[in-house]
Amino acid sequence: MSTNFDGLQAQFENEVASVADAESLRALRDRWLGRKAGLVTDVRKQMGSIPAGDRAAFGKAFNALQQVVETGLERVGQELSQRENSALIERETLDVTLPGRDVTMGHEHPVTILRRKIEDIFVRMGYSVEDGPEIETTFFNFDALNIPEGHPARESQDTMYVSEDLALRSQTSTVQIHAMQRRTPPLRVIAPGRVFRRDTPDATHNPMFFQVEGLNVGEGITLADLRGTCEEFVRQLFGAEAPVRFRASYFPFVEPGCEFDYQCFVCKGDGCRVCKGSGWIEMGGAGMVHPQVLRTAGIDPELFSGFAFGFGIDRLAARQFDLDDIRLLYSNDLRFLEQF
Ligand code: FA5
Repeated sequence: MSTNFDGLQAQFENEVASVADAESLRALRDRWLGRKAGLVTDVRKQMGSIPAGDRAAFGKAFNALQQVVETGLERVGQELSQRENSALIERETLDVTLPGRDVTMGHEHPVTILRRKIEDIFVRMGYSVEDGPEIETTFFNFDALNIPEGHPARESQDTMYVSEDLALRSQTSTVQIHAMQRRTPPLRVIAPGRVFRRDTPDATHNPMFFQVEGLNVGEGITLADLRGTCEEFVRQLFGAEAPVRFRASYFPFVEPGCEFDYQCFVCKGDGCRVCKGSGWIEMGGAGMVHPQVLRTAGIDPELFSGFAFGFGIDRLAARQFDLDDIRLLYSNDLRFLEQF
């Protein structure tokens, strides 16, 4: 018998001991039991050429080798799958006694808090909340608002242009036009949103800030309605009787135009650091919608009149939350923002 069965068995034991994963086990099985070129298969093929007298011994030795190879492969296969199961159990074990992870809660930005409060006040007064684009064409930014060619507001020192006839809106008054084009009188809308100006940042200026526009168009709307609305708004916002003052002013899209102030809630009109000694705090601009603006937006000024107002939310937030510098609002300082 020329086949070295002991040598083959030792060689198999050696190889099977170094199997580390399913892949090498598969390769080892092919190498030993593969149908075409497996080492055990090769030995079986020799059977026919073994002299009849030796055949029984050869067969016995062959069976023993085959048995060793098959059980060896089987054993290592089981070990591997056991090892894999234990690793899986370890990986997926859930310790239900561990304390839960804290969920970090976000904070609403102070401007958002105030904007929502303003929206609530006006919605209770029968206004709906309107939205408009932050990038506007020259028509909505200037022409429709009766701002003539050559007006300083059109200059690139004041307005942030995106292209020759597109610019970031510098006031929410642009939404007046969208609202009048979308709806028919009587209409009452407010439009809170971001506006952009080439203003140098300081304690009361940011190049990006929030305004809220108000527009009320219908039959027989007068300045008295504007005044009553603003007074009621201030009363609801500050929770107490807070007198409002109107001063004549000019905005091309209203006639007459005014600016309105509310009495300083710190000194009650005597003059202090907060109101810079005047007793009043500026809230924004307002006026009766210019007939030309109504006409451009498709509303007949012979039948309808309206008032509009626009005020800065950031400065109101400064008053509401006692801030002495509105730049804090956009400083992204979590120590500041987490207080709200
Ligand atoms: C206007 O923007 C007019 N559109 C208001 C208006 C609406 C008039 C409807 C008539 C009819 P003004 O430029 O004054 O007006 O701005 C209004 C408010 O925005 C100011 O009172 C102020 O509170 C705020 N504001 C203006 N510039 C800044 C700035 N750079 N940073 C923060 N707040 C600002």
